[in-house]
Amino acid sequence: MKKRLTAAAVALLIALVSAGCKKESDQAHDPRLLLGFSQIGTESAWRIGNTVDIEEQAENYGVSLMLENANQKQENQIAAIRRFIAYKVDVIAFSPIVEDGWDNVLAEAENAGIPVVLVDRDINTDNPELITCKIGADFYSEGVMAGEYLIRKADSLGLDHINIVEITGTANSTPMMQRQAGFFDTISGDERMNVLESIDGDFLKSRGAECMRYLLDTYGDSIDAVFSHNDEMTIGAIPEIEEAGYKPGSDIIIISIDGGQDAIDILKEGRINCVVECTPKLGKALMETALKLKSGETVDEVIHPQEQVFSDEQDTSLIAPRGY
Ligand code: GZL
Repeated sequence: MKKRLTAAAVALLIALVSAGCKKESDQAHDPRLLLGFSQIGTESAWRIGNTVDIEEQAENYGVSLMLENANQKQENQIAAIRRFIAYKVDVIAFSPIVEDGWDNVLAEAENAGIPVVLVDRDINTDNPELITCKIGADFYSEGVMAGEYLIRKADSLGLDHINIVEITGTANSTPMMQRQAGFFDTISGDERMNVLESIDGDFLKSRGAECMRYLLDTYGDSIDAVFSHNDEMTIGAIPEIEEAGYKPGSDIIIISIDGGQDAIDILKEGRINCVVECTPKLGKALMETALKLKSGETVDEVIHPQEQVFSDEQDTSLIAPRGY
């Protein structure tokens, strides 16, 4: 027999439904904050993970997000920032593809009274007042951690020399310059270490493969270790190493940076020796910082996430799913 809803139950049901809808409509028409974000592109699993995290955190915090993808072009980022200014967003955030060339457009944002937050990468400017907050990794320490691992590896293998090739990220980008500086500063005191060549892989998988093929053709058997500035280039390089008849992870030591799932899976197979984490999950810090700026609160000038090293020195089966 069908149960009939009493009139009171129907009234309660309508009240609950309309309250729910009202709350959503409030959120839709009255966002706590309008945030303009210019993203570099989709060049790596790291970058895609960063974008997904920012979108998810904007949802979580009720922030209205205007996210524009620059497809790896600085001019597209500059144009996006100008659109955000014209749209009178509350806060502008962006991940600068390279460090130089931002002062003019950021002065326009300053003149419009819109605070700017850097996410992930940094800029080179004579006017640090243009930036309110920087949220991103300490890339120099990532390079140091990579160098420290290689020294420990040389010790454990009893090697008296290590010939290194370096595949770098995008020239003039903060992660490329600081990862290289941290790595070189760390190994420079160790006379076993010899860098044969550094070559620009632009953080791209395809360039990582091309660079590795050139390095193998040029230095062949004398390569003992590869230091790659991101997982994408490492994943491109590994098939070239195998194609040339070497075992990555044993004939050639492989050190990478980012810590995405694909690289961690290869680490677990023993074909990468070390992956330094660079978390893309910067969205929570960005939303909290932007909301503080909107409400006139002071914010930290620099926010660095905690990061770790994954390597063949540990039980890699215990590494939890990475989420990017
Ligand atoms: C690092 C980020 C780098 C990643 C690459 O914070 O800027 O850019 O290491 C990405 O994977 O392309």
